[in-house]
Amino acid sequence: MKVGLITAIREDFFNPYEIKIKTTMPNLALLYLSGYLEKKGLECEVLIEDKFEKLAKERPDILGISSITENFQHAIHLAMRARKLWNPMIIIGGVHVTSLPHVLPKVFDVAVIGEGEETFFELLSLYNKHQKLDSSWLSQIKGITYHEGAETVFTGFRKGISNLDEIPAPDRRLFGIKYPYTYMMTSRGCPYTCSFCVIPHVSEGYRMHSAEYVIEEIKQIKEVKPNPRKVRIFDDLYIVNKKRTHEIAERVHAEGLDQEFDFSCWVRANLLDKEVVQSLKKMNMKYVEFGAESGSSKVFSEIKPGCGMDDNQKAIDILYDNGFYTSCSILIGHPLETESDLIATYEFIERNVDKLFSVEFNNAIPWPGTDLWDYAKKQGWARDDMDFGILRECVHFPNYSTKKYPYLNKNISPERYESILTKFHELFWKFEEKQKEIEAFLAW
Ligand code: B12
Ligand code: SF4
Repeated sequence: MKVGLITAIREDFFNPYEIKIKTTMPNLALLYLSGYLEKKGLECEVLIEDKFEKLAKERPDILGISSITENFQHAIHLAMRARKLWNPMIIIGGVHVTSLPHVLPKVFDVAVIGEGEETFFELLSLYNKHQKLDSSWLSQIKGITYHEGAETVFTGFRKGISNLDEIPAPDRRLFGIKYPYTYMMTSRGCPYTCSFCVIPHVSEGYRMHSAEYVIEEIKQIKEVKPNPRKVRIFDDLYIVNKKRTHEIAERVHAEGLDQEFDFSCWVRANLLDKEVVQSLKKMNMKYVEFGAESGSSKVFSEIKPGCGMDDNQKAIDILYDNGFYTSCSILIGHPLETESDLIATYEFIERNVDKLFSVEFNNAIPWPGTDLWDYAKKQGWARDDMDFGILRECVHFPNYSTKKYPYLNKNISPERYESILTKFHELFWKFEEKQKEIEAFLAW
């Protein structure tokens, strides 16, 4: 059995940002899946490709596509091409289908909902045995959605693998890394429930790899050619467990890995204290990001429970004082926001321009599964079977316009919002310039 795996990122590089993703940050999900199949000893040949044409030549029996909401429309497009060309069994997985488990476009045979390793293994084992996937067998597998006549059947959520260390670390050599950096995941999920975020809806509880596993993975990264020098720890929230944070830092330092790499990670302002900061420094964590979201305490406390505005300022100060490159992400256009809230956010960023390395500006996009999604549905802006391409175009901050994309705020007229947005655009470009300069210096 041949299994082809691909991520639904466009090949025409319409968006210059995408060429960067494809060449610098290949999707680890595919490596986790193939590593797990190998560990389980499943008889199959797995081909991981980022060019659809190459996969099409190989005509794999199973085509597995990984997609998030932003590129779901492209996943449909790839599946339609595969149907026409060689008609494989087409399995879709990733955050998008997990957020909408009851929805499955006809072009896909099966969606894997949530964590994919065990479910994919079970599906492929069945296929290997019977050379097809019949609905009577599919109904036995937890964590999938499939078609039965005109019906769409969801078999229910599967419990996540409790000991994450059972999953082999991704073998990055399969991607042929072209740039001297990579990303890694040392945990899955997040214990918090910020209202705009999909993570609490798509992960099976917070679980983490042991410090030993993390250190072994970093050592494996050392062996990848060309040697990555920078590792982005892309956990949704890296510092949840302070004991593990300290343990990893101690071991990275003791093994000299802090001399080989510099690291980056995502934190949460309320979890950052002196000890954590010292640990991060010890392991050569250079670049630290966190969601500051808003300069208005009213909006902030609604969307980010457990964290206060003063935590944000303290986090920026302590990170700056300790020499970190700090990045904040902010969210604008939330339905709760009034003009003064929006201006408070602008002023908050402006006050901190010198202390911040970068700011990730995010338009309030109604990702399926979140409160914003429910709200956008009620307003008629979103539907489960909508063309998700529209969300894809507006994720890049400067592309956003209230005329073309979902605008969820009723407190500020679209015209007024657009005019305030121009001020945010100025900030955006200011940070782009600043970042370019520092990135060139750091060779990020
Ligand atoms: C690393 C990362 C990136 C990297 C690149 C990732 C890549 N090359 O695909 C960068 C920084 C470039 C990036 C960019 C963006 N990202 Co991003 N990213 C992540 C992050 C932090 C980790 C992804 C990962 O590796 N996870 C680990 C694996 C193991 O989990 P997984 O992907 O869910 O895969 C499992 C299952 O879903 C399933 N599965 C997945 N695919 C498949 C396929 C098959 C066939 C099967 C059977 C199963 C299966 O099995 C896997 C193993 O269990 C996630 C958050 C997260 N925790 O996942 C956000 C996340 C995916 N990104 C997100 C967003 C919004 C973006 C951007 C749009 C941001 C922006 N404003 O531009 C862009 C779009 C880029 C693009 N076109 O893909 C959102 C997606 C929300 C949504 N509903 O779609 C997430 C969830 C973050 C969040 N908190 O909201 N991202
Ligand atoms: S925004 Fe960050 S802290 Fe909040 S739920 Fe999502 S991953 Fe967790």
